[in-house]
Amino acid sequence: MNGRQIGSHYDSYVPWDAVALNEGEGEQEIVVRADNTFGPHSALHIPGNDYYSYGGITRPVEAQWVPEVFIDKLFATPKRGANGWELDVRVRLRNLGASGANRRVVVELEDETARLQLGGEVEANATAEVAGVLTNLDVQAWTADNPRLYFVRVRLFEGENAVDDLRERVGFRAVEVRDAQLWLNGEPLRLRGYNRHEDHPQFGNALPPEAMATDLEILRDLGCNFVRTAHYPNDRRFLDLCDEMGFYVWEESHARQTPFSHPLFDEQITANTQEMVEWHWNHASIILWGCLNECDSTSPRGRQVYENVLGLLRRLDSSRPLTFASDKAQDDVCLDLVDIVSWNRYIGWYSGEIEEVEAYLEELLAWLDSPQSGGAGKPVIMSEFGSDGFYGYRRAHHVKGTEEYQTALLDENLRVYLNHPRVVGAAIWLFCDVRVDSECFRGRAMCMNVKGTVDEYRRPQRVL
Ligand code: ADA
Repeated sequence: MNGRQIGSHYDSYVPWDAVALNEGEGEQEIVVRADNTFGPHSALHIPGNDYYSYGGITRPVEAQWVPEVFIDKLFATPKRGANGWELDVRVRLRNLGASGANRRVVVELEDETARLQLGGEVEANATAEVAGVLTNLDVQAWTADNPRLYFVRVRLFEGENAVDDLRERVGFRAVEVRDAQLWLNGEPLRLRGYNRHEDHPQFGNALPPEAMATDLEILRDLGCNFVRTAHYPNDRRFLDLCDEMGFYVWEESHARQTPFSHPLFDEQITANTQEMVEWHWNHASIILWGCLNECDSTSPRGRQVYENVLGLLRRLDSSRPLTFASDKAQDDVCLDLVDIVSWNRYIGWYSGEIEEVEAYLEELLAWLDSPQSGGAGKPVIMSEFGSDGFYGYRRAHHVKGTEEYQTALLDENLRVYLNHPRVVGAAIWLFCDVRVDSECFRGRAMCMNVKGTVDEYRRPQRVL
């Protein structure tokens, strides 16, 4: 700002803010610089990964003028109380000033007479939280079939003057795991959908909302209710669309087969996970938190990292179940740490035959329900399965890479996974073909991951 650095942030997928005291009247210049280089400064964006780390400013930038003491965040958590829906509200206030301040806060739910008056002291140059509960709310529950959202408005008063406000949208829904099932608002829930990268040949990963909505309309036309944000927190506008259009979202912090050896890994994955939860808290569509896709969940060091990240998620948000997508099968030593066990299995692609999908699932489930797995009695999500399918590659002999082979493989996987009583969710890998890092796997033809069932231009393939 005006040539003076007022903030910096690592990782391109999570929101962040830089706050500065106003420097008087007249024009102020704020410059944002983005750097997508790999190097010793980066433990999460790493070369050779199976997605592309785009440069540039790929998320919205906004400037806000706030008073010295302002509303930093609202955490609104719906709960099913004895007398109907309740809303836990926690308001974080931030004081930039050099002296403490006492402030009054009013929280209101739109369409409702429900309001809450809170207040408290905020120390100089610090934050403080005030909390309360809105009770006996006569509201409609949020589900994918009825994605009813409500605005919650927080106002901050100095005396009788409202000096700051914040409006967020919430959906009244409660997610829980019990009896080896996933429940939403007391009803069994089954998830069917896709893994989706933020990627587009015209926009990189800076998709405009219209392009995001197009992707969700394709998913809805396919009868999907579920999206996994592989493998990083997504653009809040995409999550807004999922809230509005009615999709269940598994959002995960930024990691894919990421080594834990980098000296900055613990610091960067902790910040990324905390920022994901705090900035995306109020999205009704997010029903699951995930992390550490196909990382080391088999060694003592690896278990320590899974304990740290899943422990952080648990401490930050006890209202959402936790999981991670594993490709370690019976070698996993971290399944006791999650509520839902999620497996990435490419039977018929990287190993085995299409016809072995069902037998392999039964073998895994038998192990899972044995005492040594740590996951006995837990519900399962088949979080990744799929096959390359090059758009337009059509052959009578159905070799791998043809649209025909992709069709046969997905047909069998979906026949098994969508009908098995222990499998509460299935996510096809991958929604659309995406660009990958040029050093990836070396075998990624065209530097693309082509397991999409639409190509990168969203042209449907035979399997659809
Ligand atoms: C893994 C990984 C995905 C992708 C997929 C594939 O399961 O989680 O990011 O790389 O394999 O296409 O091989």
